[in-house]
Amino acid sequence: MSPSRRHLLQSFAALGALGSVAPWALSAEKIKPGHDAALIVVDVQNCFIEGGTLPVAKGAEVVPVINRMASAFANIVVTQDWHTPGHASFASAHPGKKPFETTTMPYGTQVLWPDHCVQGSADAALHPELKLPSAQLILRKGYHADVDSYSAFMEADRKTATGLAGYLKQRGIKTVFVVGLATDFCVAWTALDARGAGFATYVVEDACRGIDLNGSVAAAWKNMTAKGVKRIQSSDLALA
Ligand code: VGL
Ligand code: ZN
Repeated sequence: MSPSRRHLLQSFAALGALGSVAPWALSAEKIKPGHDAALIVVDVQNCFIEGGTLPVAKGAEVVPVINRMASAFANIVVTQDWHTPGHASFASAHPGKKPFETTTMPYGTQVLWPDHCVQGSADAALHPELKLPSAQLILRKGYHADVDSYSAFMEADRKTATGLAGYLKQRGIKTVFVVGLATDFCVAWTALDARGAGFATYVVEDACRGIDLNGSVAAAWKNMTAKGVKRIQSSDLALA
């Protein structure tokens, strides 16, 4: 055996002895989003960040991660939760109900939220540190007064399309990477609908934060994984 080959084998043996080295760390293969991939940045709005009306714990931490990812994508779509005043998803619209309780709507069970992301308010604006100058589409959702829309593809009645699947398909997009807020609601529903619409779908975990009502983050990951959504970290991507 050549000395160099022996050295290589010894190095691998040493890595193996560490035990904690994940198999993928040995292969430098990173995921490189192609021209047929889009980054979908979900609801990185003031309302979902500390100081907003429905703050997600550590929500601000996703901003630098998403900003760093952006240069790797030829296609970027940004979404905004965009509710009417008095929207049906607000607890305040249901006498006797408090935020985070549920009610039954014609389309099923609805979690009731504090008033949030009201159309045109500063609370509904994108977070000021989000820097996505190359984003091509800002898609608003949840604007029908009687229907919520966690998903960027389909409203909660599961009938009304937002048009996003058609937009992406007409632009030749085959793969989507979903990031933003909140992991267990708008990110998960968007990723599940993307998969259902036939897109290869990744969720980048460290570019998301969850609300976590009664274990909803774990349930969301379980559901997404079962449906073929791939769970990755931003370090799995080839970033400049
Ligand atoms: C969201 C709750 C209510 C979200 C939106 O963006 O995940 N969650 N509205
Ligand atoms: Zn909402």
